Amino acid sequence: MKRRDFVKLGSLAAVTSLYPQKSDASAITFKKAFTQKLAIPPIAEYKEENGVKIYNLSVQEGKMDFLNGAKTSTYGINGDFLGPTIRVKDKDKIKINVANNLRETTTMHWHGLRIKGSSDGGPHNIINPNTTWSADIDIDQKASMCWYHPHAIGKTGRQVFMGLAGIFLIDDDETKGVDLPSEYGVDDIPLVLQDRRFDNLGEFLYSQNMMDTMMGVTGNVHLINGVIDPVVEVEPKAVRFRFLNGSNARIYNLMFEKQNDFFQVAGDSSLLPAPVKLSNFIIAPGERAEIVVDFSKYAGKTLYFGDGFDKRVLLKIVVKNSKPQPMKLPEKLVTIDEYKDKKATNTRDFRLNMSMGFLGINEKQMDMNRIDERVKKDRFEIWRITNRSPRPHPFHVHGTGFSIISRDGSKPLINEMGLKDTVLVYSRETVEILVRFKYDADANTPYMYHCHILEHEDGGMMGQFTVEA
Ligand SMILES: [Cu+2]
Repeated sequence: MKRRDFVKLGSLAAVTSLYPQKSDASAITFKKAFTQKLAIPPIAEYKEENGVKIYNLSVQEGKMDFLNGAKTSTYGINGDFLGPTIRVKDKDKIKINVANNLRETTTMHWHGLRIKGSSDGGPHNIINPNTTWSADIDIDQKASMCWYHPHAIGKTGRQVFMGLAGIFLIDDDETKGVDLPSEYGVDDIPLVLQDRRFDNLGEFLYSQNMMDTMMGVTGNVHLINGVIDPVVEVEPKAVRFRFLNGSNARIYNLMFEKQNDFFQVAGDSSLLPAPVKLSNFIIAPGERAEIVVDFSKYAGKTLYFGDGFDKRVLLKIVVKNSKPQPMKLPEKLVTIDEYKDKKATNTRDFRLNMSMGFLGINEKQMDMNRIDERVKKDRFEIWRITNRSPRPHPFHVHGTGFSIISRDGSKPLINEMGLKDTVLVYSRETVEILVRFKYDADANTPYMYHCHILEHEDGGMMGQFTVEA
């Protein structure tokens, strides 16, 4: 993995000029970059009945004022764009009612959750328009930031692009004792990274020609939590940023403009065993990463955070000129022992195939009527994922969290020592993961494994597996 320099970001005016412009004077104009306040997704409300927390989600059409003078048609969950943050605790029993108020079918998948196949929200859990699907979930996993998004066959990419995604936060007792910033939206800030492109009328432009399918759909406009080029104000103290790459296809190399250091404290499905000092990290679609930044050194200053691959600022950070509070970061975070010293009794190979006009896994394209793998419950297995194609693919496995064993025979990266559910497999690379499933998924509602570039997933780079005793 090459580290690319976050070269001088240039004037922000140059950034906005990349947006598509319409010649009609009455049409869209562009809001000034880094003037809009970062939005924080609200925490979803629930009611408790017989010890079960009940959430109601409405998947609906909306309109958003992304650009001056144009109302963009969107999809949202309990709102116009994106959804509320579902925040639960380990061992909670919850039920989520998902009402589909769209004019098309959808599903709702809980990405990163360890749940039975029938509640997983994969392509088989179809929710028809004007109907409600309910997921019963017994939360049984470590504290982490997971997320939810549709997973309908062939239309995941478009529905996510339209705005269907939300954060799913899990807390647990072990991390309650870990001294990390934890005031939601204040010093513990979720950041859903997405990119979009717009047409001349200000509507999202999601076409899916052969090029889009092969490259994945990216856009020249960047959103965080649904806000284009936002600004956030923080106190001069330790602040935790929880990143979700909710983009369809864009891989980010996140860093500060001046390459300031920070500490990564969590990956996809758990905290890391210990904080890892970094000045950049790569995050692929579907992945999450949490960092803690010591802003005590920057009282009264403004910092820029962005993507080194695209050489773009994504977030302006204004540090208040108040009394700095020095950062104390724990040396150890959590114990990750689920896969420690476990011997695998079976190995499976997954070859990611991408050639002109063909996206698949193990030379097969996704087929709803074919079960590709049958996995035994509670058995430790090695899954060996090989990418011979010229581009990286993020490989996601439903129903569990896994441990990365090796990359091309070498140790995994230092910031991926926690539990993962999505792993970026670089071009010409083989990654081995140790995996185990604790819940059932039968042939009616099997789990999926797939590339999380959503156009690749929709294009057939996905397979199905059952988990049974
Ligand atoms: Cu892919």
